[in-house]
Amino acid sequence: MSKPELILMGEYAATDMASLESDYTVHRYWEAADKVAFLASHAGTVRALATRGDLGVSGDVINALPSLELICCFGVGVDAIDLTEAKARGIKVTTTPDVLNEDVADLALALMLGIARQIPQADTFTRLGDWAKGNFPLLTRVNGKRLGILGLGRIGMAIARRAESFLMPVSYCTRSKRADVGYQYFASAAELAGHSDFLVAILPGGEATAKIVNADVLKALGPKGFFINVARGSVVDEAALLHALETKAIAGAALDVFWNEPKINPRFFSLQNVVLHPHGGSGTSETRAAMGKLVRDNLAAYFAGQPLLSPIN
Ligand code: NAP
Ligand code: 8YV
Repeated sequence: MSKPELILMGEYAATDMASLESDYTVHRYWEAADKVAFLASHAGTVRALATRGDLGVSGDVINALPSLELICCFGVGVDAIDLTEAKARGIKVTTTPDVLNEDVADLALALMLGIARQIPQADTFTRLGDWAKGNFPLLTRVNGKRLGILGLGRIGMAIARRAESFLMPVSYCTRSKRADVGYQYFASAAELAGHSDFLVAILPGGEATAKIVNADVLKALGPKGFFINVARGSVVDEAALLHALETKAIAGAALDVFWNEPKINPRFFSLQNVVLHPHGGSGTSETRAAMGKLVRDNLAAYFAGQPLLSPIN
């Protein structure tokens, strides 16, 4: 029996590539020199497409594939997928929820500790031999400080659980107040920031949340407050953030995600009050393997006529 066909938008890890290629005829979009001709050559046959959160799928690609029925995303953020076009065409979309919660939450805590205790700066200080010339400055405690979580979903809850063990009072902002948690609720990002020492963004990207962390939110966070972004670069007004960091209007920021990543604004590089991380909240081999498996399990379910494991629509 011939293998089902699959368009892959970008490369996966070697083990995931091997598994996909043993089960599917994989057409490599990213390697095609002529994308239009590539899509045209598969337009009549390809029913499934797999992508990554950072690559998504544009409306143009969706429209060029009239046989497309399923999009599987390696990642939970779907801001780079044209969901309007997918919905209009009745195309199912799956993501990889839950399997990455704990690792992204680990990184959020690591970034909080990293910026407050200046771990990268302390490493450089020690390596350069500056310790022999004098002690590293005293820093800011994390434990017991107020944590504000912007977006208390699957990952936000995993961050909140960790924060409890750091004895941090947790508050949050979402569009709908959760009935199942006792954390203090704020209806706006600015109110949340005004009651936070550490403000962590972990809500979806996309138009609806674009620049939700704006100059007013950063002003409310104030000169002793730290901003942590493990959501998407789009959720923060990056010009306002850079200005706040340069003028010390906030104490610092630790960022896993950026506008225009990976070619991020070089103004970040000269700042001492930031910790910069290359979008890797889910970046452990264990979690990436689980994400790859969930992509494959969704594809297998679809081609076997079984219910999808993690559809979003
Ligand atoms: P989730 O379970 O869907 O949670 C999203 C949360 O955001 C919900 O609490 C939702 O509550 C809230 N929210 C949505 N729109 C909002 C708004 N306008 N204002 C305030 N809160 C809002 O998603 P998740 O699995 O936790 O993932 C969250 C995001 O993290 C993903 O979409 C992705 O962009 C990002 N992410 C990043 C990494 C990384 O490597 N850095 C890894 C994984 C995920 P309401 O619906 O009540 O508003
Ligand atoms: C991935 C992510 O790094 O799940 C997400 O939304 O941002 C990350 O887990 C990304 O999707 C891989 O491209």
